[in-house]
Amino acid sequence: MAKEIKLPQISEGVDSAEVAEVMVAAGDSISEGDSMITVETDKASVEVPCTTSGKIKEVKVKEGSTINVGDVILILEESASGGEDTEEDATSDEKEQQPVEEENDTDDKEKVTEKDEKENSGGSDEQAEGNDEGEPDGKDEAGDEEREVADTDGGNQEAMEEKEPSADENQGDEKESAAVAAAPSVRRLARELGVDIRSVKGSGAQGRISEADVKSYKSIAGNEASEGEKPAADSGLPDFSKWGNIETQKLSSIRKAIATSTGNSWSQIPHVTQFDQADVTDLETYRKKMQEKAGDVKITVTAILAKIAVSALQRFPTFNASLDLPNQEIILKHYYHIGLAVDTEKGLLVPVIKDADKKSIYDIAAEITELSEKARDQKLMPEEMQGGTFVVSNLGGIGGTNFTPIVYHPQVAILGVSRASTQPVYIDGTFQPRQILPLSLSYDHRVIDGAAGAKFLRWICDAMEDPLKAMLGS
Ligand code: CAO
Repeated sequence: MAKEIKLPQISEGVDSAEVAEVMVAAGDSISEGDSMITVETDKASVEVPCTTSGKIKEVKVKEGSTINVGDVILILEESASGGEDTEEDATSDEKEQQPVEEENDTDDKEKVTEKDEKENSGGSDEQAEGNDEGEPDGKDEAGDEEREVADTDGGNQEAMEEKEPSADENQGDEKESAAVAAAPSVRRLARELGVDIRSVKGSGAQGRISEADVKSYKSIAGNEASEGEKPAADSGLPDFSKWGNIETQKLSSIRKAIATSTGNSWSQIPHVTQFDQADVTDLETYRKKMQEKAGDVKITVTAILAKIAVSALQRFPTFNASLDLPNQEIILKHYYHIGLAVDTEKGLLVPVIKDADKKSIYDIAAEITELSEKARDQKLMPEEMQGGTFVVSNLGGIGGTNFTPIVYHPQVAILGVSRASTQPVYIDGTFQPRQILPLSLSYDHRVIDGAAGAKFLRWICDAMEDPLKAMLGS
C-alpha cells in the first residue's frame, strides 16, 4: 500500500525548512526511524526520520528546496519490517504527524542542535563555514600531532576501535539516533569530507558532534582504508595489474601520519610560495670561522637559518601564529619553537628546537645534530616533536634549485632551503663568483598577504647577506 510520508512539525513555531541533504533515493528500502532528509532552519539542523518501513517509490524533495510542514517527502510502499517488501498495513497517520523531537525523544538533542549554542562548534555557523582548521586549543591538533608524532598508530587504532562500531551496533545506533546532534556547519563539513555523520561518535554534551569529531573520524577512517582492509576496488583506483606487474606495500605508521597531515595541510591551507635568494658568500666565510671555535659541533647553514628565522619571526609576529577561524582570531605565539624537517629512512620527521630564541647558534647546531640523529635512530620522544611554531626545511644537502614546502597546520609558514651554488653576480661593473642560496617561503594566505611574505623572506635574505645591517635596519 502506497503511503505519503510528510514533513512533521520540526520544532515549535517552525513551519518550513530548507532541505540540506536527501539521504534516500527511489528504490531504497527504508526502516522506521531511518533518516530520510536533513532539514535546516534558522534555529536548527534536524534529520527527519521515516515513520514507517517499506520501499521508496518516489522522493518528492530536492536538496536546496524549501518545504513546509505537511509537504510530502516521499512515497513509500509500506512493509512490515525493515524495508522488506512484505505487504502489511502499517503506522497510523497520527503517528506520522508526531513532531520529530517527540517521536525520537530528542528534546535534548534538539536543544543542542540550536545554532546559538556553540559550546562545541566554537563559533557561529557563519564563522565556522568553510573553516576546517585553526583550532588552537588542541581540537585540531590531532592532525598535527599525527604528523609530528608519527608513531602513534597504536593510539589511532584504539581510537578507531572506539569510533568504528560493528555493523550491528551501527545499525542500532542509526535507528536510535535519527536526530543526530550536530550544527549545520558540522553536517556540511561531514558531507564535504564524505563522512556519514551518523557513524560519528559525538564527544560533546549529549553526544553532540563537533567539527573535530568529524575530522578525527575522517582521519581514522582514512587510516583504516590505508590498512588495506578494503578491497582494491573501493579505493577508486583502476586495476593497475591490467597493464603490467605491480606490487603493493603496506603504509608504515610514519607514512600514514605524513599522508594524513600533509593532506590536511594541503586541503585546509591556501598556500602561496615566495622565492628569493641570498648571497651567502660572506656568511660562508664567517661560518668557517665559527666552526673553528665550535669544536665537535657542526655549524651548518640550517643552524644559522633557524636562528635568523627566530629574529624574523620576532619582527613579523603573524608568521609565528595560528589561525582560529571559529573564534575569528589570530593567535600570536610569544615563544619560538622551530621545527626541523629531518629526512629519515622511514620518512619525514619534524623534531622541534624549543625556545630557539634563548639559544645561541652553537646550542642550536648541537641540538640539530642530536635531534636529527635521534630521528634517524627512531628515538625521538613524542614531546620532542610537538609545539612547533615555524619550520625550517633544508633540502640543500641533497640538491635541487627550489621547492615549495607545505605549511605544517596549524602553523602558518615554513621556510624551504635549497642548495647553495656559485653564481656569477654583477657587482660594480664586473661579474663575480658568489655563493647564492635559494630560499622559499610557503605561507597561509588567509593570514599572510603576499607583500608581507615577500618582506619576511627578504628580511631573512638581508640578514644572511649582512646580519648587522638587518638587525639595525629592522
Ligand atoms: N646548500 C648547500 N650545501 C648544503 C646545504 C645547502 N642549503 N645544506 C646543507 N649543505 C651541506 C652541508 O654543509 C653538508 O656539507 P659537508 O658535509 O661538506 O659539511 C652537507 O650538505 C650535509 O649537511 P647535513 O645534512 O649534515 O646538515 P644540515 O644541518 O645542513 O641539515 C638536516 C640537517 C636535518 C636539515 C638534513 O640532514 C635533512 O634531513 N634535510 C632534509 C630535510 C627534508 O627532508 N626536507 C623536506 C621536507 S618537506 O617540506
